[in-house]
Amino acid sequence: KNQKPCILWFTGLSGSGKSTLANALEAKLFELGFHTYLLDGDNVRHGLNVDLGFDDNARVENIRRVGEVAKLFVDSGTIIITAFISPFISDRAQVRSLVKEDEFIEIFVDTPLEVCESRDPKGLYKKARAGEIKNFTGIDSPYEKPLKSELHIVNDKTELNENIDKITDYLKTNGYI
Ligand code: GGZ
Repeated sequence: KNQKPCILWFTGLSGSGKSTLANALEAKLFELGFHTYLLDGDNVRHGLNVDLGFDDNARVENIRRVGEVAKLFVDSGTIIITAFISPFISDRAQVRSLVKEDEFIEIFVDTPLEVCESRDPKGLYKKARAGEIKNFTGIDSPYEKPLKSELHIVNDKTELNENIDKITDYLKTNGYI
């Protein structure tokens, strides 16, 4: 099926719902017959980026490598979906600059810290508050919200399906799928 390759770059706090959205989006695009791939902490931080931790420099390098890999996927004709906190505006801008202007679609998953912290599926916020994890995003490491993103998802009470429809509608309207 005809598709215009691009990077669908999710950004947001831990527990914001990036991975859930990214996985549901990938399933939806697959169902529609498009060719996609998903990069996230699960398949990148355990392999390619196993040498990186969570201080600022490591995050910069994490995002730099993910950006370069995403670019390769665009070259291959794939719709590449990424789900990383990617807390720094400058790193996201750097990835954007690797591809053509309309090939980078930033999707801000704007879930308030309080909501992420109350979900705390892995108990990481609790550990960060207790000082057992250092440099935790939103607690003692910054998250720089996008000033302008192609898509802004408010993910605290909206249904998952509504959000997926919003993204696929954007892709249809703009000729990606
Ligand atoms: C933030 C951390 C940290 C620290 C471990 N800060 O909710 P999760 O568990 O599954 O997703 C988080 C993931 C973040 O990795 P990223 O590669 O997306 O981060 S970045 O883009 O900033 O490089 C969280 C877990 O790793 N995790 N320690 N200190 N998240």
